[in-house]
Amino acid sequence: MCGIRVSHDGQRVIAVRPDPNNAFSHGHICPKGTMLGDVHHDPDRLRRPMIREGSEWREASWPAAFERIEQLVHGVRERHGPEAFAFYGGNMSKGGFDTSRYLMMFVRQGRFAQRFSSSSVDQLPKNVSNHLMYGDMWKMPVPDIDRTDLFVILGGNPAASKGSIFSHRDVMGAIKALRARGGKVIVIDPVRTGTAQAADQWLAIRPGSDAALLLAVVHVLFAEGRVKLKHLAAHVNGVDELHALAQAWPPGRVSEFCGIAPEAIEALARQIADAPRAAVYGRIGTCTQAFGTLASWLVDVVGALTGNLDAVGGTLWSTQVAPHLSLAPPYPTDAPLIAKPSRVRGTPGILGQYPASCLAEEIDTPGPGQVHGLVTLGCNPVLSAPGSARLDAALGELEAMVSVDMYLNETTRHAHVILPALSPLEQPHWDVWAWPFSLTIGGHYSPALFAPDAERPEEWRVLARLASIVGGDALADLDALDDAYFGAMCDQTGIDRAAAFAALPRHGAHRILDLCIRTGPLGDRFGARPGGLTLQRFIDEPDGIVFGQAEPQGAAALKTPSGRIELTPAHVLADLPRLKQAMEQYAGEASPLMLVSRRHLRSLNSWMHNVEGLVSGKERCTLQLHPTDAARLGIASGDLAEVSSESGSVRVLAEVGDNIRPGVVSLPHGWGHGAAGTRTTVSARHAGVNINLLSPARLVDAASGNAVLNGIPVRVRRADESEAQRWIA
Ligand SMILES: Nc1nc2c(c(=O)[nH]1)N[C@H]1C(S)=C(S)[C@@H](COP(=O)(O)OP(=O)(O)OC[C@H]3O[C@@H](n4cnc5c(=O)[nH]c(N)nc54)[C@H](O)[C@@H]3O)O[C@H]1N2
Ligand SMILES: Nc1nc2c(c(=O)[nH]1)N[C@H]1C(S)=C(S)[C@@H](COP(=O)(O)OP(=O)(O)OC[C@H]3O[C@@H](n4cnc5c(=O)[nH]c(N)nc54)[C@H](O)[C@@H]3O)O[C@H]1N2
Ligand SMILES: [Mo]
Repeated sequence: MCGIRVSHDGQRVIAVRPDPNNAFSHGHICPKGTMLGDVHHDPDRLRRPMIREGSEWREASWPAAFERIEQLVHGVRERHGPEAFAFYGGNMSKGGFDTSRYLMMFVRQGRFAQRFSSSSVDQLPKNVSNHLMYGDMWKMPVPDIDRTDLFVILGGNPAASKGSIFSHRDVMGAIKALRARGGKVIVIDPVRTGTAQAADQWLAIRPGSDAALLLAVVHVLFAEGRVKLKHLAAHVNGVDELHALAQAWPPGRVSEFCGIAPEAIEALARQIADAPRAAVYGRIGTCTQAFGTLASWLVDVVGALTGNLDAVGGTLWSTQVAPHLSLAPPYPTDAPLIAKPSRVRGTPGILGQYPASCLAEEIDTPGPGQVHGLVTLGCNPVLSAPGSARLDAALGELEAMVSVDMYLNETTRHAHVILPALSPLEQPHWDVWAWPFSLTIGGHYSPALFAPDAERPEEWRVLARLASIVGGDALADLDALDDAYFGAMCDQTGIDRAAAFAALPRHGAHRILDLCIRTGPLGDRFGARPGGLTLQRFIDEPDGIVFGQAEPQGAAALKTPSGRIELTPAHVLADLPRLKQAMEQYAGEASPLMLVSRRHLRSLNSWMHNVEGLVSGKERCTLQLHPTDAARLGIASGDLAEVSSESGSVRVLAEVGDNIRPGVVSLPHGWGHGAAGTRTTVSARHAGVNINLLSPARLVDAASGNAVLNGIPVRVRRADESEAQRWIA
C-alpha cells in the first residue's frame, strides 16, 4: 500500500525510497519496503523450477517441472484416488498480482478434497462473527481513527504490524494526531507494546480473557443505562437477549480471570459509552486465542451497543474502487459456515476450510481419505502453524508435494517440485487484500519493474495449469478456463459478457482488475457511466488517486437473512459455557505461565529473515519475561532459558523487563530457521527458535477451529550454565 520509488540501472536496484507524492501513503514507508531490492537480488531466491530426487535438488525447465508434477499427481490418483489431495494457501497467496486474483480459480480447478489456509492461524474467528452478524465473512469493521475521539485496541500492535485488516497509511501517526486533538487511546494487551507506550492507558489483560472482559463491559453498559443504539436501533436483532445474558458477567466476577480491577472495567465501559465517537478494534491477540470467536463478536457488540458501528469515528466498512472480493471471493460465498467433520479429529469444516491444526494428522493417519498429495502456495506452516514438529515430520511422508514459493524453506524443503514465485519487482501491484480494509477510497497501480524470465509462463497460467493437473484435467485449455472465470465475474456485476470481452480481450489479471474498477462504485460501467474510472486512469497517474473517506452504509450493507445485524448468533452463544467453565476453573496465582507471540517491525512472518539489513543487530528472537517471574525462576537477561509446553520445548535467550504482565512470557513468531535442506543462507545465521513447537495443535477456538497461538501454558527454567556458554559461543 505504501508508494515507493525505485531507482535502478535497468538490471539492479540502486535504492528504494518512499514516494512523497503517493496519494495514499504520502511518503510513509516501513523498513521492509526499502528492502524489496534485497529480496529481488537475493541469491537464495528461487528463479527456476526445482525438482527434488531424494535429498538432491536440481533446476529444471518449466515444461520439465510440469511433466514431473503430472507424474507425481498421476501416481497419487492411481494409488489413492482424487480425494487424497489437499491445498494449503498461505498469507502470501494473497500477495501477488495474479496469485491473489486467481486464487479462487485455483481452488476450484484443483478440486482439492481438503483445504487449509493461514486464515485458521489468523482471522477466521472474525470471519465467523462477520458471517453471522452481517452475512458476509469479509465485511470487516475498520476503525475510523482519523475521525474518532477514543481508540480502543485489543490484541493488536500496529507499532510493529502497521495495522492488520486495517489498512491505514500511518497508524502510529494517526494515534499521535488523535491524542494531540484531545482524544484518547487505550491498549488492552498482556504486553506494554510500542503501541501501548504511545497510548493514554495500558490495560494488562491476562491472555485469553478478552471475551470475559467485554461481557463485563456489556454488563456495565446495560446496568448503567448507557446503551445507545442511535442509528442502529432499527437494524439490530438481539438486544434483549444480550441484556439478559450479560447479567451473569458483572465486572467483579471476571476481574480476577482478566487480571483487571472491576473499577478499571467500569471505567472502560463508561469511557466507550461517553466518548462522542469511539472505535473499538480487536486483532491477532483477540483471534488466535482460546475464545477467539467470542472475543471477535463482542468487540463489535460493544461497538453496536454504543452506536459506534457503521458510524463516522467508530468503525466503518470500506468502499472500494475495485471491489474484487465480491466478484471472486477467495472462499466461495456459498461455503456453509459448518461443513462435514474432519476425518481424523471430527472437527467441522468452517467457511470452506479445515483448521490448519488438523493438517498433520490428516497426512500421518492412515485410512480412507488420507492426504497423500499437497499443494502449498505462499506459506510456511512448518513455522507458522501449531504442532510444528508433527507437521514437519508429516510433510516428509507425502507422496506428492508441490509448492509455489520464492524460497527453499522449512516447509518447501519437503516438496518434490517447487515452482518459483515472482519477486515483488517482477509483478504489477494493486492490492486485492489491503484496500478492502482501508477507509480511504482510492487506488494505485504500478506495473512490473523488471521483466520476469522469458521462459516463464505468465503467473496465472502457472497457477491454472498446476490446479488443472491436480484436479484431473491436465489438458485443460487455459484460455478457455480464463474466459469462463472472467465471464462468471462479469455475470456477478450484471455487465454484459460480450461488452466486457470486447473491451478487454487480453487474458490475465489486468482485465480482472479493470473489470473490478469499471464495475465498482466509481467505474465507467463500460461506457454506461461516462467519465467513470477505468484501469487506464490509474496507469496514467502512478502516484495513485484518493477520492475520499468511507461513510456509513446503513442497512444496504447487510446480507443476513433478516437484513439486520444479528447481535446474538446462536453458534457464537453456544461457546459461552466453555468460557464460563474456564473462568470458574482459573487457579489464580497457581496457574502456569502463559506464552504469547509478538511481531517486530523488521520481520514479515517467517519470510523476510533472509535479508541481512532486516535481521542484523541485536538478537530479536528472545523470551521476554517480567522481573518478578525472572527472580522466581533465577533467570537474568542474557541467560539461556528453556521453555516447554505439552507439545515441545525450545531454548532461547532471556530478556527481562517490566513491559509485560507478570505470569506472561513472549516470543516472536516466524523464527526457527536453518533446518537441514533449507536454502536461506542469511536466516540460517539468525535462526532463532520456532515458537510453534510450543503451540499444541489440540488447542483450538471451538467456534471457528482457529489455532490458539496465544495464552499457551508453558514452563520456563534456566538452562544450565555450561549449555548457555556453549550456546553463546
Ligand atoms: N512487521 C510486521 N508486520 C506485520 C507482520 C509481521 O510479521 N511483521 N505480520 C502481518 C500479519 S500476517 C498480521 S495478521 C498482522 C497482525 O497484526 P497485529 O494484530 O497488530 O499483531 P501483533 O503485532 O502480533 O500484535 C498482537 C498483540 O496481541 C497481544 N496478545 C496476545 N494474546 C492476547 C490476548 O489474549 N488478549 C489481548 N488483548 N492481547 C493479546 C500480543 O501481546 C501482541 O501485542 O501483522 C501484519 N504485519
Ligand atoms: N505463534 C504464532 N504463529 C503464528 C502467528 C503468530 O502471531 N504467532 N501469526 C499467524 C499469522 S497472522 C499468519 S498470517 C501466518 C503466516 O504464515 P504463513 O502464511 O504460513 O507463512 P509466511 O511466513 O507468511 O510465509 C509466506 C511464504 O510465501 C512466500 N512468498 C512470498 N511472496 C510470495 C509470492 O508473491 N508468491 C508466492 N507464491 N509465495 C510468496 C515466502 O517465501 C514464504 O514461504 O502465521 C501465523 N502463525
Ligand atoms: Mo496474518
